[in-house]
Amino acid sequence: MNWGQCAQNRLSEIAACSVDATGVTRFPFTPQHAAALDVIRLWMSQAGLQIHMDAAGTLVGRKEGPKGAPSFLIGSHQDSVRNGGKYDGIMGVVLGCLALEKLMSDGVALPFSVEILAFADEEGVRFPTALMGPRALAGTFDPAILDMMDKDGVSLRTALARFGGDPDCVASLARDPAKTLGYLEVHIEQGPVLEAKDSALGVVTGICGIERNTVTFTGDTGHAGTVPMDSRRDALVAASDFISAIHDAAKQATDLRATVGALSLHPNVVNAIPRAVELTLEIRALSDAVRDDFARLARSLGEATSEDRHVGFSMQRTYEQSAVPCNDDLIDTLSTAAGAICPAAPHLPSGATHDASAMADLCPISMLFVRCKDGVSHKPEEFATSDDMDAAIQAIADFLKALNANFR
Ligand code: HGY
Ligand code: MN
Ligand code: MN
Repeated sequence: MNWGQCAQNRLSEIAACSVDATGVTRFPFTPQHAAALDVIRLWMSQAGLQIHMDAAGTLVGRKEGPKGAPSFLIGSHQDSVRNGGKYDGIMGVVLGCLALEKLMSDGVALPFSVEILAFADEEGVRFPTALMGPRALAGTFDPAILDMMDKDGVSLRTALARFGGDPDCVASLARDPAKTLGYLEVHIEQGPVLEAKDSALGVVTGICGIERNTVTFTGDTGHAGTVPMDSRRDALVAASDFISAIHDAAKQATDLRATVGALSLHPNVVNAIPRAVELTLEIRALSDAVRDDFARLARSLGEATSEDRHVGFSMQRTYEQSAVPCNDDLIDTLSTAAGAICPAAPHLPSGATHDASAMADLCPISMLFVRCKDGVSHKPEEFATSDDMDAAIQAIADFLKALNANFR
């Protein structure tokens, strides 16, 4: 069986569960999500798993181990960004199912149970929150997020209930850490390191922390043709000063990324001076202390700009995830498994965040990266080869065989 080719075929199949054909657009609790779960149910049943969808909309496929044995969890997210690629997230579900199928066909019985988890929402694109599924399992779910709305004014609570989840039971999904061996997420690297090292696989050492802020500049509008240039309080000119200053400061920082990814201006018409600009400032760093320092610097840059341009400034943190290390024992076991197939497999940090970031509050976590072409992701050109995915499936199977039921 060419497991890698099977993975490629399945990823092409599920990529069709998308709003349109420009890459993949599959948001949580939508018809595209429902169609994707129907396809994943088929794969889970082919791997001999017991299947159910939990109250948070996570599709769970379970391979029962010996009575009373703990569980090892493998998962990633089914959702995508807008016009994203067909590997980000869903590849971790596909490869997990195929690794279990491979173990089954090799007649291997593991000394613990294994679950494959297809989480509903990791990207946080439809709702201003993310990771409800893994946070529910980790017992860190905040019910307040259920009242958050998407751009059409639909609350997460309503969307989840309409989808067949149960908002009132999400909090009761918390797993017992004593019965959870650990978690593995297999994901495309979404960066250039593995390609540069000519390595199909990489073992992740830790996942960066992330915060998102809403920044607002408020000036004054007026007639574009009559208000003299030296008496304007143009919010967009202030915002552009701020964005350039942030970019230049981030280039000087260590292991840090700062991005202004979304911006809206008012009144947003061709012949009126912009009165207000609202933008998002996302900051990521492997060290939470470095990220906090940069957030303070960003605020001071905003205050300086507002003085300079005679406009108002505000900065409000709307989302935060701490940096999390992967578990050393799992790193060792995964390195041995991956290294046997791919001797060049390096250890590397993850600049992207993942469901594993939240699972770290439940159990030891591990991540296996798969090389992706040109390191690109979050766009239709995202690509991983069948051979690299075949290597990953072999590594997952060997990793599970090497784990013993009481490694913790
Ligand atoms: O933004 C991220 O790092 C992830 O792809 N959601
Ligand atoms: Mn992503
Ligand atoms: Mn992802």
